[in-house]
Amino acid sequence: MGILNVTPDSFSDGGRYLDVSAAVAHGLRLRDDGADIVDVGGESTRPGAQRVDADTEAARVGDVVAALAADGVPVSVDTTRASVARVALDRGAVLVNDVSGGLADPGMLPLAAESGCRIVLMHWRAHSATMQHHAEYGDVVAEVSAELSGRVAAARDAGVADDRIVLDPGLGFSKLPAHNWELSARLPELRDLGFPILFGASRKSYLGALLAEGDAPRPPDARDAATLATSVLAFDAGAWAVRVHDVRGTADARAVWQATRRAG
Ligand code: PMM
Repeated sequence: MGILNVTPDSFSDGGRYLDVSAAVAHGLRLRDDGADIVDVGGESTRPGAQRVDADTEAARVGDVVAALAADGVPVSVDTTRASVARVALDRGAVLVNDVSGGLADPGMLPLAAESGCRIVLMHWRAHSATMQHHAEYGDVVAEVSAELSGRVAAARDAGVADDRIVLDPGLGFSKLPAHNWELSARLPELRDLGFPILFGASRKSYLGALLAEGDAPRPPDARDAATLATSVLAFDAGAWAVRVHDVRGTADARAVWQATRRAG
């Protein structure tokens, strides 16, 4: 899954693809580089980010989704709002990536049920402005699993079919670096929930912290080699997909991983 943020303020690619034609060109490049899905987002979810209103978010993503879908690109929309998801689905998106797992907007799960789209339910505890106040766990894997199971139950209650559901541990969302590492190390336990797992580590700040020189974290655009390592480990742990900025590198790394597994 290739990342396309149509936002002024995302931590890695913010401001680069605000213009529709630049965003569409980048989405097509992600597809050509090997992305099976292009994930279009119109609201930054980085820690501390302020919210945009629904009309602004829908306006940012609508034309981009439509143009990519018209070109045959499978598009997902990264949103917590049912109204934005509806615009994107109407304009050709096939998947909704809800980082709140249906918690932020009570209309989201009924919309997914009614439209029959696939939906990613990510582990989430609060909106970006306050999410790091909720990064407290005893056993992070057990708690994330239990909370994701709760979201699966809510989706089923709303009428979403099991084969439409994808789960995501939500690295960096109400998580400290140690939580991200433990979730990565114990990813197979999340697979035990019985759903495909999406894994999103790309360029995140815990990688910048790992690779810091002195007090200076490694900047986001110099975290792709580290991201590739996380992606190979995630594939090996059975992840269904990884959500990444560097699609070409990821496709190469996946080819190496697949060839190795086939030979073994
Ligand atoms: N991370 C971000 C945004 N959307 N969606 C899913 N399903 N999983 C993630 O880990 C995730 C996400 C934040 O990263 P970005 O600002 O690079 O998009």
